[in-house]
Formats: sequence, structure tokens, C-alpha cells
Amino acid sequence: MYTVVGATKSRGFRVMWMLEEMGITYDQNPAAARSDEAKKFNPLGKIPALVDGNDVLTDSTAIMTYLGDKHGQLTAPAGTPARARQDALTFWLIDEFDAILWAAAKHTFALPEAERMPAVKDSLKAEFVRSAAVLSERLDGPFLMGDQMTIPDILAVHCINWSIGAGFPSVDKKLGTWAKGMRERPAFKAAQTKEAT
Ligand SMILES: N[C@@H](CCC(=O)N[C@@H](CS)C(=O)NCC(=O)O)C(=O)O
Repeated sequence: MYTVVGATKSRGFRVMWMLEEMGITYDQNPAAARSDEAKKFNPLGKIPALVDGNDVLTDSTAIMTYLGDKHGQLTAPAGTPARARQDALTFWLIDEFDAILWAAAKHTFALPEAERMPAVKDSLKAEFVRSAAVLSERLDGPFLMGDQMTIPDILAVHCINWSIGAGFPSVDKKLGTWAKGMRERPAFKAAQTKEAT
């Protein structure tokens, strides 16, 4: 049985949602970021982590990629051009969505107070709007990579949800409607209402 270490309102949700989509049962240890509990699994105190038997894996994207490859779901097979294109989108989302939101979070609460520069958030919001427009333009099918749901869909929707929580400008109607549809998926709802064990 897998254990996802990390609160539901964290990048841990990505892993939980993916496991739900795959129909795999798991436990959740809802450790908060930087807590002593989180440090038992990652000395840096970062979440999420995934416990798989004797192995502890970290980083939400690395974990999702591991799970996708291991179970042959929600990913194109490794070593194929389709996978390279999927990974390119994954890394683009990390660079142009996650990194922008994380930078804003750092200057809101994560950095020591004396190092925060709240003024940078206006620039980050403008960058996010440009990234969201690029993603919206690219969306041409039920999922970002076409007919099949893959890891980038989970990443993108999680970041869009995060942007709402962070008070960022709304994404356009096309992307917003798509994200709303993704949030209606039973697996998304199951991850949201998962009771920590
Ligand atoms: N790239 C990592 C980032 C992990 C991360 O920064 N998680 C946040 C919570 S969502 C955290 O633990 N922050 C605490 C810190 O950075 O000290 C991932 O995707 O898992």
C-alpha cells in the first residue's frame, strides 16, 4: 500500500488525484510542510513524499512520473517521442506555472519576512496571465496531450486551482471551463474528500 505524505492542500494533492484516477488504494499522512512529521520522510521538510515499501520518493512530478511508468497509466510510454512531447509540456508547466506560483508564495509567506518583496507579485501575475494564454491556445482536445489524460493535466489543473487560491487573475474562459470539467472528475473529488488515515 502506498502512503502519500502531505496535506491535501499542497502539491501532495497531485499524487492523490493521480492514484485515484488509477484506481489504486493508498493511505495519506497529512503532514504539513516543514513539520517534524514531514522531516521524517524528507529532511528538507518538503512535501509531498510517497512511501512505497522501503522506498521514500520525493517531488510531486517525480512521484507522478514513477507511478505512471510503474502502472502504465496516465503517461505515454518512456522512450517514445510521445513521451518526450508529454515531458516537454510537464517541464514547461513547472517552469511557467508552478515556478511563478511558488515565487509568489515565497514572497507571501515562505521566505523569511525580511527577504520578502511583495511588489514582485504584480510581475508574477502578469507572467502567469501570459502562460495561461499560451496553455489555453494549446488546449485542443479533451486533454492537454489530446485524447488521453496524462500527468500534465493533473499538474495544470492543480496550478490553476492554486492560482485561484493565491488571488491571481482568472484564466480565460476556455481554460477555466476545461479546468472546471476536470474538477468534476470523480477521482478529483475522491482525492479532495479523502480521509487521512
Ligand atoms: N518541486 C517540489 C516542491 C515541493 C514543495 O515545495 N512543497 C511545498 C508544499 S506544496 C513545501 O513543502 N514547502 C515548504 C518549503 O519549501 O520549505 C514538488 O513538486 O514536490
